[in-house]
Amino acid sequence: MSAVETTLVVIKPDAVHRRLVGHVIQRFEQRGLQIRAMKMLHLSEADARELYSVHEGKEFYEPLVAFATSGPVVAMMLSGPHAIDVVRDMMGPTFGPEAPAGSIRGDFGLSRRFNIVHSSDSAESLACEMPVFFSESDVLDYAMPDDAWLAPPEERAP
Ligand code: FUP
Repeated sequence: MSAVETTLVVIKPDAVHRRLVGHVIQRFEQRGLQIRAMKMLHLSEADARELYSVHEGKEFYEPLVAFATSGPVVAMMLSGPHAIDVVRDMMGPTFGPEAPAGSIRGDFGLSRRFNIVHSSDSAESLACEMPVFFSESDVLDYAMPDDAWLAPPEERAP
């Protein structure tokens, strides 16, 4: 049986300014993940500091906060079997030059900081990060007509 999870994805200001939003969303949709919530917003400095609080004090923290607040982002909640790990795998490793071709970071960028996309790396980080963008009531519950063709019923059990 497959664990259906929901995860947070944030398309970063570099991708928004490079008109890559549609390409990134398309990858997740094509894989079979379901968009449960989505919004465009400009992160406040306080929210960016909160989102990256595990990195506070590191030498890249201040430039990272400046980048994250430099323009709009697109935040989404995505659901699917093992969504947290599946999305991390689709994004690829943190730094563009190290990300393999075929991953989002490997196909769209070469930077260490401007790396297109963020997603929660565990259920624990999701619990901290989701409230920066969404409340539980923002996450919509709706049926997808193609579910029957994405996986057999026993793999789609919650
Ligand atoms: P990831 O979970 O892959 O986004 O990576 P991290 O949580 O380790 O890092 C968060 C962000 O900090 C990355 F998106 C890029 C940035 N970063 C740097 O700019 N320099 C570093 O040495 C490490 C991370």
